[in-house]
Formats: sequence, C-alpha cells, structure tokens
Amino acid sequence: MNSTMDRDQLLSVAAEPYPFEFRPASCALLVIDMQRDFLEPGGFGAALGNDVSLLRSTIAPIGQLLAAWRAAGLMVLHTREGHRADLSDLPPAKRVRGRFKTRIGDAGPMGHILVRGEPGHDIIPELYPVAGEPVIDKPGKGAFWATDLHAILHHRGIRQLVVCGVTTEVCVNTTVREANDRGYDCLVPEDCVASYMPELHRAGLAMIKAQGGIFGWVSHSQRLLQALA
Ligand code: TIU
Repeated sequence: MNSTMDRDQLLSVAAEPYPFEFRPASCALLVIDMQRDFLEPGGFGAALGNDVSLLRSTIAPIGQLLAAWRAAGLMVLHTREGHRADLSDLPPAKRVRGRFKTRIGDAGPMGHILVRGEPGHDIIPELYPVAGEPVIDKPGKGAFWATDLHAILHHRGIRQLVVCGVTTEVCVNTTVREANDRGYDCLVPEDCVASYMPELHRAGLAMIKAQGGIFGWVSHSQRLLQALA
C-alpha cells in the first residue's frame, strides 16, 4: 500500500460480527491515550495499583497501523487523558475516587500525575505523533466529551474510526460508545487495545461486537493491513 492507492474505493475487512466495509478517505485511525502515565512505571496506571507492562503488547501492532495510515496519507489522531496544571478541570469525584495514596496532580517520577505538559502525560516515544496529526487533550474517559474531536472529524469528512489504545474497557470503550451515538462506525483491532485486567479486555470487546455489533466491529491489525494492501 502506498500514497497512490485509491482512497475512495470501498474496502472490506474480516471482522466480527460481520465484515467491516470502509472507504479509506473517510476512515480515521484514532489512537487513545498511549501515554507514559498508563504504560510506564511511576504514572497514573501504576498509582491505581496496576501492572503497566500488560499494556505494552499493543505498541508494535499500533505502530504497524500508524505506518500504514501515514503511508496512505489517511487521517491519524491521538488522544491524551489529563488535566490543567491547576486541576481546575478535574472533578473532585475523580480526584478522590479509589482512596489511593497517590492521586492525579501529585508529584511522581514522571512529573505531576495526569497533568498536561508533564513528561508522564505525553505519548510514549514509540508511537509519537508526527506533524499534522491532531492531538486531542481530554479531561474524561471518552474522547468526545469536552473536546473538539467531533468538529475536527466532521470538517475532514470522517465517518468511520479504527480505534486503538488503552484501556479496552475504560477509555476505548467509552470513546467507542460516544462515537456510536454520534453516528460513527467503529472498528476495534483486538491486538491494538489492552487492559490491566485481561478478563475485562475480553468483556470490553464482547460488549462492542454483541447484538449485531451494538457499538461496532472487532477485528485484528493483520486483517486490516491485508485489506489496505
Ligand atoms: N485511558 C484510560 O483508559 N484511562 C484509565 O483510567 N484507564 C484505566 O483502566 N484505569
């Protein structure tokens, strides 16, 4: 696949519950929260008591999809969960939830946890955005709430999303549900999303594809790459 591909052709990807059909020109790759705070020790994920290494299997396949999307000149967007340095956009309920010792805004080895501009808030170097790729800073779990994501997608004629990132049952699932209610089709490649809890990863994918694809489709990065090839 290369930049000479016909971006308006209708492609079909093997998926569940049935093949996902898309036109590359109107299908964006949306990479959710691949931030150091979730994937590296000493960040937010670790503060919640998680083994952050469980998410790292997603890095290589997301990298492959990013390379394919970029080579074809298709739209790529990234999101980051986080808050203003003064925490004025952090709901008190979110700050105290879980009664953890280390909270959002506290100082850690990668700076203040889940705060914009801090090292831990940024995207991991392996999947760093390139010039021209919008980065959506979001205060919540869903990428549409309190952001300009819907407007950006609308202006670019995007109707379908391939959603990757972390975690399957939290920010990926919330974003897929928000996208579904706004009229987007979502395809989730199962190897490009992960959870700190494997059973919730499986449940999160099952909830998307059940009931005729109530929220979207589930497939695999290699099937998507084959469709684009
Ligand atoms: N990005 C995202 O999923 N935020 C979370 O807080 N996820 C957890 O699984 N905790």
